[in-house]
Amino acid sequence: MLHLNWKFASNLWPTVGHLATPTRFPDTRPFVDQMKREGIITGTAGDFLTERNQEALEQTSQAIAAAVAAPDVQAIVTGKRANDRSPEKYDYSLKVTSQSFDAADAIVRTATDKKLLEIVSGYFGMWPHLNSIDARVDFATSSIAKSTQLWHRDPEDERVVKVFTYLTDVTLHSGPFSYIPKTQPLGLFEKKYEGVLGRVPDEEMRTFLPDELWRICTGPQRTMIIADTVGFHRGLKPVSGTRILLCFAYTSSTPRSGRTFSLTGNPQSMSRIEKHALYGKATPLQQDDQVLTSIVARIATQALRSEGVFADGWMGASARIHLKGARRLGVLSVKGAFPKLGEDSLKIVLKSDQEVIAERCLEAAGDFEIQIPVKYRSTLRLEVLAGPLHSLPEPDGRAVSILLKKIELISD
Ligand SMILES: O=C(O)CCC(=O)C(=O)O
Repeated sequence: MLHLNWKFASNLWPTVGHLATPTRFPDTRPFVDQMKREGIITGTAGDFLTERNQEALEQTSQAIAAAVAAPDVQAIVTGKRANDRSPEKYDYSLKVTSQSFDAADAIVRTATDKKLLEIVSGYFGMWPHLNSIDARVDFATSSIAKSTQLWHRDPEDERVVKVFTYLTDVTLHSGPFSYIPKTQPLGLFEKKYEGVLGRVPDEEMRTFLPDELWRICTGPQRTMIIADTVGFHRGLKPVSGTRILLCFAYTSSTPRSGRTFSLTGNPQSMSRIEKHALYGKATPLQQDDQVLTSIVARIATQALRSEGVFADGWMGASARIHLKGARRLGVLSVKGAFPKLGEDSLKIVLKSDQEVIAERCLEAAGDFEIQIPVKYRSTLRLEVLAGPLHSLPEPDGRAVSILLKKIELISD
């Protein structure tokens, strides 16, 4: 149902576009079928790109190799200089592409290759939108596996296709991309991990989906991997050597987060699918329709105030808050403060559809955060109960239990 909505309600025109476009490359059909079954296909540039763009990929590879060879990049990769160019959580990786491209750049031409787009379009059942273009170099560090090195599912859309191209030989030691086939939406194992949330280390993943099911994608340079990264995947942490990776991400035209690059220049003569991937209008869902709901934004509404939360976040004995989310699984986070107004302890109970989903006893005043995995359809009907009540100092005098600061549904 969710999938049909995504195709026929949220993305009708790209779906019609796909249905009206005849297949141009006869060998894409088996790739699409395998993608639907496994969520992943691997091959070479020769398998997935037209001849013209195999050359564009060569030019792109040379430009990226030159960027990686630059002394400032090498100083970081070889550990001579601290990695001050990546956020702490990605300290094992350096991006070497800018976020602005000309439509005629070889890298853009590769990402909008007609044959590649036909595979992605066949898998989505709609013309895809090119959401990101990145190239990066990954290297060994002394820290433990984190972020993309742990099993996770991408949150950008209902389905997300990433096309990874190895620009170096990738062995078991240099950080191969890894995937658990059939965990993609509508895949055979989709339901097997319904309770698995966020970033998952190997030990935990084994209890749901054992090692035998994992696919570790080693391969020589120019290996290409096409995967629906809403299925479980990660980049195995490298222990030695480096990996240079080119990555294109495709979504529908209503992704949860918008394109990460800007485009200049004029389109050359392009087919409609190419034009759509590059210039088709994408309307990222509004924050409010997504997974994030800030109590501060919400308390401005009359409905919420009458449901037990004052406009400044103070809550009485109970509050009802409806949170909207686009997913069926997520983590609910409730952040707030227990004020020092008299009592030494305070009890908070969270209910969803009248069932208790969490209970917390706070023994001392201060900030708190409760995080709990939750299932919901599109709305989580949350009830918060807290007590005992105390009066805020005069002249305010309101009877309150806690101060709510932020409530959100996090899907990753
Ligand atoms: O580094 C990798 O191989 C995995 C990358 C990844 O997890 C992602 O792009 O979402």
